[in-house]
Order: sequence, then structure tokens, then C-alpha cells
Amino acid sequence: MDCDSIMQENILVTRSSLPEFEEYIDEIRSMWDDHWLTNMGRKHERLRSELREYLGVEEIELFTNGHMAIELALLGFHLKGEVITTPFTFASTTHAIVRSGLKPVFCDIDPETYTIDPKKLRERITDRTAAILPVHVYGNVCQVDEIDKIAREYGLKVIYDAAHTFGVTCRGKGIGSYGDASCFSFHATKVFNTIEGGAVCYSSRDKDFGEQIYLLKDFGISREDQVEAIGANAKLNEFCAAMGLCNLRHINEEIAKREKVVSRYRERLSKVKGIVLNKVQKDVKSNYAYFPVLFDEDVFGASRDQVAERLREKGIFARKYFYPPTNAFECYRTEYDPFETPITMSVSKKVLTLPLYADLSLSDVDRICELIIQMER
Ligand code: T4K
Repeated sequence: MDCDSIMQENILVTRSSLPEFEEYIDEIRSMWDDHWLTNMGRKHERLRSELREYLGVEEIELFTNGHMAIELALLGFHLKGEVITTPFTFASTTHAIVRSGLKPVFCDIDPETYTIDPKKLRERITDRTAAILPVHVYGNVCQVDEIDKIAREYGLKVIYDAAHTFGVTCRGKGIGSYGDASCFSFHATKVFNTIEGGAVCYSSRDKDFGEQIYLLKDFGISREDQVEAIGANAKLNEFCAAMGLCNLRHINEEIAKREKVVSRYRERLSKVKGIVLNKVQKDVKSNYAYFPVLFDEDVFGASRDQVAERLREKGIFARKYFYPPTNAFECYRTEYDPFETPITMSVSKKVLTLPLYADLSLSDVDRICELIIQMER
């Protein structure tokens, strides 16, 4: 089946939010006057300033995608050695560590939030540990206080992968203001998108770090005749920034629509035996980024894979985010044993993320739930 028919006839795990066509055209029109398309142009700077305010962070730098945001944040702190991280994440998190010349050390997750388990962090720390890279997976906030306490005790940097937590607040504070840096993704599949894009948020006390990541996203060029660092090209272009400016105008409305979808799923699925829903976190304002569901085959009567297959037959493409865990990837097979993180292994085999986007109709949610409930033993 080609991409067109997949998108038209089926319900996919998510669907990019777009502004009205005319709104985007109005936003990009001025680019035909000044011919400025990239390299930190006007739209880029406006978006940076609007995002700083919306996310409630002190400083923010924009990037071409969330992955480069993580890679360059790691490089920006001049880290060497090992980085403790979670294997229950998208490929990007682990790859960013390895591609930055660092070694990932995997720590298991908490069985309720699926985020790194601080109780298991200490035993992973050695004299080679340079940083901790936890992930606010599905928009679930990590145990930021415990992580912070351990990091201070051992003098480690904390870099959050906040790809899933756009707009989330914890105790009223923007999630991007926790840790030494937080990296967001603005990919087309995210709650807020700039088509492709990403950001690193950091404290205004860390001016050196800010200068470093700015240099690193632009080849290390500090002046026309001066190249100070071995940088990459990771600049957010003006078309992407324009999409961000449009989408940001509608973000609260988008999140409110997502909340309705999630409430309906909860209403329909919360009492089904053998189905475990994502925990609602106290003190956290959610962005309803993903709707992960765990299937306990022995109690529910069907496995995650059977449910996924049944939905697929009906044109509903739920996804196994995140299976396999990154420490079980082919490319890391010789270095890691995924059975060293048994909770990750178990969650990863049971989880299915159900379709979720702002315009998913409640009748489609009902249909998805009915198909699932029919499989209950
Ligand atoms: N850290 C974490 C924890 C992450 O989850 C991610 C990205 C990153 C870091 C890195 O951030 P970026 O460098 O990507 O900014 C998707 C996304 O591509 C990826 O951004 C995301 N995580 C990951 C969880 O999901 P795939 O391989 O599953 O994407 P794909 O192409 O299968 O798309 C999934 C569904 O989204 C499609 O079925 C339909 C819908 N879709 C997709 C595209 C590309 C749209 O509606 N519009 C689109 O343009 O990785």
C-alpha cells in the first residue's frame, strides 16, 4: 500500500497538526521579500523568543531536530566517559550518546512511570560517569528531585530528553527548566511541531554552554574568518520556524483536544482486567502526548502482539513504542545484555501506544476500544 492510501483509509498512531493553509502562507509570505531562508533568520528568532516564554525556561536554542539537540547538548558540556541512561526510549537517545563519543550505561525504569528509576542509579555510577540522561517518556515526568540530588552528590550533569514533554509543567514550573539542559523534539509527530525541529533549554547561569551549542549547530563558526569548534549543521530553517509560529498559536487548543481523546480512552479502558493504563502524575500538567497501554496476556487473554495485529487488520495502526528497548538493538547486541534491565524488557513486550492526535474523533476512539474489549477473555 502506498503512503497516500495508508493515510487516507486508516487510523495511524498519530497525525501531524497543521495550521490553516492560509495562515501558513501568510506567515511565509515575507520570505519572498527578503529571501532569507535559514541561518538564524527573523522567524527563527521570533520563535525562539515565543518558545522561551511558552515553555517557561530561561534560555533556549533551536535546532534542526530533537536528535541533534541531544547530540550537541552532550558535546556542549565537553563530556567524557559514561552516561547513565534508560533503554526504554526511541533510538535517538542512545545513538546520541554513542555518536558523541560517550558510552551509554543502562539503568532500569520505574514500573509505573516507565522513566529511569533513581533507586537504581547509584549502583551504575563509577569514576567514569560524566552525566545522567533520563527521558520523560510519553510525557511522564522523571523523578526530577531524586535525580538532581544524586547528580549533585556525584558532580554529574543532568541532560533530560524532553522530546515528549512539550508544554508539560511540574509543580507549575516548565519541564525544560529542570536539570542542566532539556532537549525537546518538534518533529511532525509531536504535540508541537515545526515539521522537523528541536531545542535545548538551559539556565542563564550557563552562558558558556549556550555559546558552545550555538557554535556547534553552525559548523563552529564564530566569525566570518574564525572557526572555533568542530561543529555540525543543525540550524532550524525559516520554513520550519514559520510552521512553529503558526502551530504555537493553537497549541493550547490542541492539547485540550488531546485531553478529550485521552479521557475517552480512560473511560472505556480503565476497568478492563489485564490492561494497565499510564499513571496520572500528581503535580504534573500533562500534554497528552502518547497513550501507552500495557497488556498482561495472562489476565487479559490476548498478547500485545495479538491486539496490535487485530487492530491492524481493521486499519488501525497502533505502535509498539518502545520495542525493542535500545539495549536490545542489533547494533548494540555485542555490548549489552537487555536482561540486565528486566522491567524495561517486560514493559517493552507488553506496551502498545494507541492512536492519539487532536482531531481523532471520539467515535474512532470508541471503535478502537471496542475492538480491544472484544479480545478480553
Ligand atoms: N528522543 C525521543 C524520546 C524521541 O521519541 C525522539 C523522536 C527523539 C528523541 C528524536 O527527536 P527527532 O530527531 O525525531 O526530532 C517517530 C518520529 O519520527 C520520531 O520523531 C519520534 N521520536 C518517534 C517516537 O516516532 P517513527 O519511525 O515511528 O515515525 P513514522 O514515520 O513511522 O511516523 C509515525 C506516525 O506518525 C505515522 O504512522 C503517521 C504519523 N506521521 C508521520 C509523519 C512522518 C504524520 O502524521 N506526519 C508525518 O509527517 O518515529
